[in-house]
Amino acid sequence: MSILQILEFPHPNLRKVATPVKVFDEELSGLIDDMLETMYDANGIGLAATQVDIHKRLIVLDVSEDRDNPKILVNPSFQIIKEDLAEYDEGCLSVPGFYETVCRPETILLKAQDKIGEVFELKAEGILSTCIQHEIDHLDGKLFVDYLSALKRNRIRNKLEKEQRKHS
Ligand code: GNR
Ligand code: NI
Repeated sequence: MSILQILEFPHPNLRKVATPVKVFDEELSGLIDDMLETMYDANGIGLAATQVDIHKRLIVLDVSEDRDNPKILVNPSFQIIKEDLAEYDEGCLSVPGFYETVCRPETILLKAQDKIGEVFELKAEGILSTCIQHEIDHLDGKLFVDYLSALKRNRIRNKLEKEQRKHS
């Protein structure tokens, strides 16, 4: 297993749209293990393949308190089943150090495949719903900062670019 490098905003590859997973093989399970290790190492509750520069429709997440309940979502999609919006203070491993309130549909019905390609559905609300929507946005090249004002987004971008220059 290995810890993968996480791309940071405004890296252009975070804007790529991921393509569906078609083969459920050893290579996929190896990538899933690496993504889980990377997510736990970074103390994140979710990680999309896009964030580690792999442009496949694959997400790992774990919103459990004890961090012992990993979920794998391959080729995920969702329907909104309750239009009500819920507010969450969102953060992102690709936007380190910034937290902002984002509104998203409260309750969704997720449809995805597991690591062997079996289709499953899951009704999600609360932080699980928020996290799934945040991760699927990554697969479509979208970030939570896109929901903020241009002023806030540009401030975040400038601060992160400054940080990145220091460390490169
Ligand atoms: O670790 C994470 N925490 C988080 C908190 C609120 C809303 C979404 C998230 S996802 C984030 C990990 C991450 O960047 N996933 O893409
Ligand atoms: Ni994120």
